Amino acid sequence: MMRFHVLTLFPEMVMQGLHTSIIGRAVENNCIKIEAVNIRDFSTDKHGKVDDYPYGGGAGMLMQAQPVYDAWHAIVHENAEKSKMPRTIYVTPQGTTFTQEYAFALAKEEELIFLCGHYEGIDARVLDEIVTDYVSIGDYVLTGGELPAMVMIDAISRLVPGVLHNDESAETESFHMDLLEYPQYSRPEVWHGKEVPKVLLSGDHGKIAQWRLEQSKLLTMERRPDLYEQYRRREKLIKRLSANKRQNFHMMECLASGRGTILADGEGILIYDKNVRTCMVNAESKTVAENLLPLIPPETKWVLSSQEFWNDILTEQGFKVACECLQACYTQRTPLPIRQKEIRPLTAEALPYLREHCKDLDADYLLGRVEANAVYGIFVGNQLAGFVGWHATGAIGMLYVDKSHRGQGLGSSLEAFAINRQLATGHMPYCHIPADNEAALKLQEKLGLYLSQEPLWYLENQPQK
Ligand code: 4GM
Repeated sequence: MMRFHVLTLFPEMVMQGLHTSIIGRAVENNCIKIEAVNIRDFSTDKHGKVDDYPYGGGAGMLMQAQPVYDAWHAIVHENAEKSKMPRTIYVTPQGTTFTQEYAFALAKEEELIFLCGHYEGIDARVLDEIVTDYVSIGDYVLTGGELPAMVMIDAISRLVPGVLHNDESAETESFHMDLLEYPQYSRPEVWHGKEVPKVLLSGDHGKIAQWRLEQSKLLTMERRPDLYEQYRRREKLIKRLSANKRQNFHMMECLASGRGTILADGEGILIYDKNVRTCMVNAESKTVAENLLPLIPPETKWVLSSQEFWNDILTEQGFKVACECLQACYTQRTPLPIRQKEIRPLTAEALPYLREHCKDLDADYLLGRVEANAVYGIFVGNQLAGFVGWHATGAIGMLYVDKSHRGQGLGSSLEAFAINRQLATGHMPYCHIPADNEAALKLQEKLGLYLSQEPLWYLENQPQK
C-alpha cells in the first residue's frame, strides 16, 4: 500500500478531491492511503497565524518555517523506527517539471509527503531542511499547491499495482512510443453526417492496426512535432541497426520496445536503458568510442558492446569484462512448436530452487523477475524440472534443466516457450549465450536462431571504494 501525506492549509480540499472515482475506490480497497495534515494545527500563535511579511520587503505574505516544520515532523516522527526518510515534495512553479517518467519514479516509493504552499511561498530555511524534490506541474501559477499535489497523487496512484483494473490499464502505454493515441469511434455508425472510417468495420485486424499507426503518426506530426521528431529518430536508428541484425538485435529490441533512450546516433551509437542501467554502444573507431565516454550516464552498471576496443577503453574507466557472449536472435515471426506442455509461471515459493541454479544472479533481481511474471518452470509429473525467464533487458535467459531430466528436450521446450511468449507480446526474441557454452549454442541453432558473428561483451561497472 502506498501512503501519501499532504501538508496543507486546506485539508478538506485535498480529501474531497481525492475520494471520488478511481482514486476513491483505491483508497477504499486499501491500495493507497491519503492523509491531509493541516499546517495551521501546528501554529503556536494563539490566533492560528502561519504567515508573516517577508524580510527585505516585497508583495504578499510568506508561510513561516515553524508550523511547516512541526507538521512535517509529526509525520516523520510517527515513523521514526524507519531509517529511511520519505521523500518530501514541494509543489512550486520553480520546480522540475512533472512528467509521466517522474510519476513512474515516485510510484516506486512506499510513502510520499507533499508540501503545499500558499501566499508567496514558504520561508527558505525550512525548505532547505525537509524538501527532497522541488516539482512543478507546468509553467503557470496557481493560488495554491493543492491542485498540483492532487494532480501528482492521481498520476502516481494509477501506477500503483491494483489501483487500475485490467481494462483500464492499457492506456499508460500511449505515450511510450512517442506517438499520440489514434482517434476512436463508437456507435452510431453515422453521427452529424460523419461516418466511422470504413476500415474499422472491416474486421481485418492487420489493416486496422496499420490505419491506427498511420493516424497516430499524422496526429503526432500535427500536434506534437517535438514527439514526432523523437519517433522519427528512433525509427531511423532501428533501420540503420537492421543492416547488421544479428549483431544489433538487442539494440533494435531496446528501441522498438520504447525502453531505450538514444544518447548518440552519429558515428557512434549509444543507447541507454535506464530500467537496467545498461548502455549499448557501437562506434566506427576507437577515437569515436573515446568521444562517446562523457555521454555514458554515471549511474551505468553495464555496457554491452561487440567491439573489442571498448574493453580497453572501459577497463581504464573502472569497468571489468564480466562475460563474453554470442547473441542468438529469432528473426522469424512464427511461433515454435512446443513438445512438453507443462510450463507454468513460478512464484516466490520457487526462489530457493532458482537461486541454487542461478548463482550469478542477485537474489533481489531474481525475486523481481518472478514478481514480474517473467520466470516459468517446466514440470514433469508435477515436479519442477527446470525453468526459463526473460531479463529486464528483454533478453531470454536463466535457462536451466535438472541433471536428471537432461536429454529429453526440456530445454528446447522451455526456450521455445519463452520465444513464443516474447513474440506474442510484440518483442524480438533474443538471448546472450556465454561464448564457451557449446551445449547452449547448439540448442540455439537447433531452434532456428541466428548467432552473431562477433562476440558481445558485458562490461560491469565496478563501484569505487
Ligand atoms: C509559489 C510558491 C505550484 C506559489 C509556492 C504551486 C503553480 C504550481 C505556490 C507555491 C502554485 C505548479 C502555489 N502554482 N506549476 N502555487 O506546479 O506553492
